[in-house]
Amino acid sequence: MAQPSIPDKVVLRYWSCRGRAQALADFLFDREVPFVDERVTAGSPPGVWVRMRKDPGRAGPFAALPVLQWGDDVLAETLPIASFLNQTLSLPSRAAPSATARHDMLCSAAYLDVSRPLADLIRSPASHPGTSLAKRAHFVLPVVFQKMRLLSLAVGGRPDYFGGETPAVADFFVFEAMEELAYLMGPHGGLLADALPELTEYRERLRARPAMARLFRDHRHARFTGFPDEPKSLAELESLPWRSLCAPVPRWQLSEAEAARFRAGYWGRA
Ligand SMILES: N[C@@H](CCC(=O)N[C@@H](CS)C(=O)NCC(=O)O)C(=O)O
Repeated sequence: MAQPSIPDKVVLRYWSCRGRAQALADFLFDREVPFVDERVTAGSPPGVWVRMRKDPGRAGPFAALPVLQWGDDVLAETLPIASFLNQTLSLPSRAAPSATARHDMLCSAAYLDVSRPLADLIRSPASHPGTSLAKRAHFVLPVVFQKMRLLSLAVGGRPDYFGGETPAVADFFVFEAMEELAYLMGPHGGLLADALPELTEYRERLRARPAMARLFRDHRHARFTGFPDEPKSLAELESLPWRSLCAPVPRWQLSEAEAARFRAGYWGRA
């Protein structure tokens, strides 16, 4: 693969939390791409975002973050940014369109079906006032765990990463989904080792990569969302029966043979 050319100016702009952008930032750190990890703090100093959102050169065409400035290009929307980084920095220039799609499939499942529902759950006291967070969690979490089990069949249990020897952007979307689950589970996070053993090992392997270990040691954001009452939501989630929420519901249980078909199917050989 030809060395990709990286422009002098690369900026990933997002809010001061992991939110939608952390997988993108992790990938850039892991690849040691020189970039500015620019974080905007809502309301401080006052008016910064109010001004920035009127500038498509900084806030993108839809006045929302994340935005990736790649030289003179201003790219917006988390999933297309992920796809762009994969095509620019990971894939060989003549990769089959299906190779691009298979990468984007993983990002989409981890981001839209795990990370977004988890963020929405944390924010639900604001978005659904009057409904119980625990009740929503009982609805959301079994579906999330089921998707994680299928993600595990797609990428877990291999000696390498989805991207091969070097993780691709999609690896960091799955990784961040695991980080978020562990964050929401708090003191119950140890249950992940039984619920998702292959992804637990994969998470540990990714965390131990030198750039990731440095990032965790120095300045990876702990906050998941920008919701001011996130700590309150986390405290409420602590009393959930996590052991039963992690367990597969009977109708989703897969036999060894069925699991093997999912494993092969991800790679287009089902
Ligand atoms: N569809 C976009 C959504 C981006 C988005 O809504 N970002 C929020 C923060 S998580 C934002 O910047 N909102 C602008 C605002 O609050 O004014 C994506 O997936 O990246």
